[in-house]
Amino acid sequence: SVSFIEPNHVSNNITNFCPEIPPGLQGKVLLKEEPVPSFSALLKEFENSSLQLDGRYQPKDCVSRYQIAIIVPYRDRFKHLNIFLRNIHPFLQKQQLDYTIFIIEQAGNGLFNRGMLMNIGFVEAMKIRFFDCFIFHDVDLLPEDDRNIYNCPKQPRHMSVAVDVFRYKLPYSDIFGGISAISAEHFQLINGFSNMFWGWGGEDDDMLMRIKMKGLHLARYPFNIARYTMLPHEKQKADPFRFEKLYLGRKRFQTEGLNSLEYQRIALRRCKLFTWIYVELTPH
Ligand code: NGS
Repeated sequence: SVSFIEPNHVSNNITNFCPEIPPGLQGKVLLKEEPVPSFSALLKEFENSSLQLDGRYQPKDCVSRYQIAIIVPYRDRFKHLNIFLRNIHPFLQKQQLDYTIFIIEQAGNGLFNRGMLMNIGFVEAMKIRFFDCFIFHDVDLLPEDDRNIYNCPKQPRHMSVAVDVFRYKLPYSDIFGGISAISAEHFQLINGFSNMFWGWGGEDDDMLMRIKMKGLHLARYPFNIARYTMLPHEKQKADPFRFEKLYLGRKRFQTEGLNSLEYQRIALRRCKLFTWIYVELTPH
């Protein structure tokens, strides 16, 4: 079971909060995709950065209003991970955010369970310290515009609105996949993600259903700002039972999700570029 920590930053005396809109944003960012650096070369690139051990950054000249956890569900995409880290750290630092990157890696060769890895990211991050909000981020998506601010959303926010491979359009209006941001409070309210989606597809649609069932709204930044490049990869095998699970999800989401999560943490390591959490999933 999960016990939730309360916010710890009572901020009465802080006068130098970072501005809501960070200064010096330029719009389009130059993505570094090729050549893919080795991990040691990547570390060297960040040698002089002000990253703290565990993939955390805090702006130097002001105090961030929020603490943000970036949760990346992961397995077997080393090349993508390198490119992601290389681009996302400078991007987030420019936005003056206090953020920590968590890589949640699923052990073994069983079907991937994205929703469960997100729930684990929430629970494990909160064990370390309180985070105001969570950004669930696929490893293959790179933000193209620095005005796409990764701050805390008042309502759950779908971030990956305009993706290059979809010709910068939404594949369907209610899509919630790719990247989403939500406050810790709302994530608990909707009981997190479902743990039942094994293989590709559906867990994000189920999440949006939870959001709506609790009377929350879906927010998005404009199309010209929430732009992303998707790194190429093979299509994964879809879960043939995903529509059935989606249908039944409405009836069971209050008892199935964050509050029924079961897993085993095999390793936790604080690296310079991220906090790595390696887990074995328990089938539901
Ligand atoms: C839907 C999936 C979502 C997925 C979206 C976009 O069909 O999980 O496609 O996928 N829903 C179901 O399968 C029920 S994408 O083209 O980005 O790979 O996020």
